[in-house]
Amino acid sequence: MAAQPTQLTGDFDAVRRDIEAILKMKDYDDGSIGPVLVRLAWHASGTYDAKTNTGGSVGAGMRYEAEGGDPANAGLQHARIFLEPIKEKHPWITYSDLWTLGGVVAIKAMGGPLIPWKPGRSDFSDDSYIPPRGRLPDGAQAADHLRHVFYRMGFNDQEIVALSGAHNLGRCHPDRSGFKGPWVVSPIRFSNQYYKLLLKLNWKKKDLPRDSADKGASWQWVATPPGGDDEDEELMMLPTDHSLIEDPSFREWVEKYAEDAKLFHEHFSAVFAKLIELGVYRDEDGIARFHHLEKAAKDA
Ligand code: ZEM
Repeated sequence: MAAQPTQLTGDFDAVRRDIEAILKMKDYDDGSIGPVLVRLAWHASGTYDAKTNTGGSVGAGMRYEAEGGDPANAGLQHARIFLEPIKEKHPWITYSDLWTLGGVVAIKAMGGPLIPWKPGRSDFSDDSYIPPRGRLPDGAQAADHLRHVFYRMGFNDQEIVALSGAHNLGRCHPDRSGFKGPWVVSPIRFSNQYYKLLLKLNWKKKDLPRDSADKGASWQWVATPPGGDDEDEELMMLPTDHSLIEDPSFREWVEKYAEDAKLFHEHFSAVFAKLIELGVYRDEDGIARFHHLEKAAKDA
């Protein structure tokens, strides 16, 4: 399989500036496409399986139906379409580099930490190495499921809690996941509110409509925002989010991050950098080709 080669000498700063320039979008969700770009970078990477060395942020498999059409990736076509003009303007950048860089630029622009990012990811030229569906986490589940999924990628409990802090951003869409609403009051501002609200608000279980249940989202946790009333939009937590305060080992980190925003920003930067490197093995020239996937396929 011939791969679309990547390039290491392009003007990545120009790409960063062009991504930054398209983030604000008045009529989209809360006024920014930043959160859905972060989710694209995450879903591009979170298919990694350390044991078989498959999946991860190389390849940009979501361009193919096998991965792009996975119900777990519902809604991410918007993120890919938003980035298309950037790809057209800078055709030398690979989709896999562009999608991971999009997340990094969005996090910074929304007030988050600077995240180390390296180019070099090649794109697949067909769908032979698309990982199987079912590797991304299911929000309807609990702590043991989070451990199963994130340990498979090579993360520990602290890293699971830090990564979950990305739910400071964006919202759930009934037509995408079946869940509904934002986690925090300012969903386009990166902060540690998510942890504070998890600990502070009076969360109650709420049943979701039939359409949502058909997507596997039968209920979620909800609460009135601090100082708010019934007029304000309800805040939400997925069952997996709430499991972070039910499980003692996770809860310890929720408490630390709620108290110490600086520690959260530092840990988030490190863990997001690790996330977008999953499955990326660069040769001496700095280019991540697919030898490891070819080998994994032969070994299987
Ligand atoms: Zn999410 N996530 N995620 N996540 N996520 C959603 C939205 C966003 C889980 C999950 O099921 C969902 C991580 C981890 C986990 C973001 C970033 C990151 C939604 C709503 C669901 C259901 C989708 C919709 O309806 O549009 C689960 C179970 C996770 C396990 C811990 C990690 C890790 C992330 C990045 C580091 C972001 C930014 C969003 C908001 C997207 C948007 O469109 O606003």
